[in-house]
Amino acid sequence: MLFAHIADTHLGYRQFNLEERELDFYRAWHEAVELMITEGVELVVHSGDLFDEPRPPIRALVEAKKGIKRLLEKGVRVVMIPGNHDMIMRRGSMAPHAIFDGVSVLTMENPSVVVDDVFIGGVPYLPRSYRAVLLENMAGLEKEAAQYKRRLLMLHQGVDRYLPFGHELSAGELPMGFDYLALGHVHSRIEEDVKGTRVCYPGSTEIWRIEEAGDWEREGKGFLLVDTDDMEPRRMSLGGVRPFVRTEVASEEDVDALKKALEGLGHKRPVASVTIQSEKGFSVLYDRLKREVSGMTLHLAVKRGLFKVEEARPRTPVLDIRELIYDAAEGLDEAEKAFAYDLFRSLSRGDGDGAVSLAEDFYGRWKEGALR
Ligand SMILES: [Mn+2]
Repeated sequence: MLFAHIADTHLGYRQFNLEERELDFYRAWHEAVELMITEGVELVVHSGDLFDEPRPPIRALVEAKKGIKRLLEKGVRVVMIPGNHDMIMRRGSMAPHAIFDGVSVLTMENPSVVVDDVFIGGVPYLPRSYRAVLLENMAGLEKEAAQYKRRLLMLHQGVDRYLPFGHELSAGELPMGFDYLALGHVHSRIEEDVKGTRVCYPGSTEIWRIEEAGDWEREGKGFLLVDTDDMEPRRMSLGGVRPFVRTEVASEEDVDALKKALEGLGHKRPVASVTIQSEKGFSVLYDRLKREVSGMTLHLAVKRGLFKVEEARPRTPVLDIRELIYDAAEGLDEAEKAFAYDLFRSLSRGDGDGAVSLAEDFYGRWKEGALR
């Protein structure tokens, strides 16, 4: 059976608060869906972050529905798990995926489905403080999968090997009782063979953060096409991703060269991020960028580079918030430290709901004595 593995479509995301960027994410989704249909897939697994937020704009719901309808009409089975962006960590809350008829949404209550003879397990995103639950659920699914010949596991988590900061799992904890781990969360494209188990992130379908432009330049954006016979992932790349240009300018010639490069990009106005690496010429270069380059782009971000300072100043070490919190919580156990850190992270994002849920859940588990 041929299936498509996609993730991190982030429908509804409006980068730079531009409608064009919101539309770009919808366009990528529809291009992916059409490509899946052309390739004749029988199954689509979406490994989380279908939407950019748990309460997506109506437009995002409509666009998601259109794509899903296209797939279902062609007889394609659709299986999804919620990611960290499209779910709320609160008991009884539902991910927006629940409104689509005909889609199998894997949840803690319904963690698996069998399509043909393929077992598909899935765990919705769980923060680090729920690691014990995550590991327990993965182990349960691994047991259940053992009697099947073809076994898939869908997760929306970071693995240390691919996400050194902010991961929930280490590579050694990945369950090897599956043929294919259909992962989401990491936005770059990763396909690995770990002792016969395929470990794959299809990456995001658009450039969600400027930092992702490098991976897009090297690897493109898209999804994976996999035959269950050999579980070999094949990259499908999207043609319509809006170009991102990141560059530095230090002279007027550099600005001229940038203009030439932008002209050569073709139909779609790019997003550009330009760092000015000249202290003396800063204002001249800045004016030229704003006057001559800005109009050639959809969005132009101009940054001031770090100029060499005459006097060498001693470097202060970079603050590692996680380390600071863990140090401050010395003497507490791992789950408690992780809770403190997760709480800090959701509060610093302004996610009050998330913080309340974390606290409620933590208290619940503490009361049940399930923490250690
Ligand atoms: Mn994501």
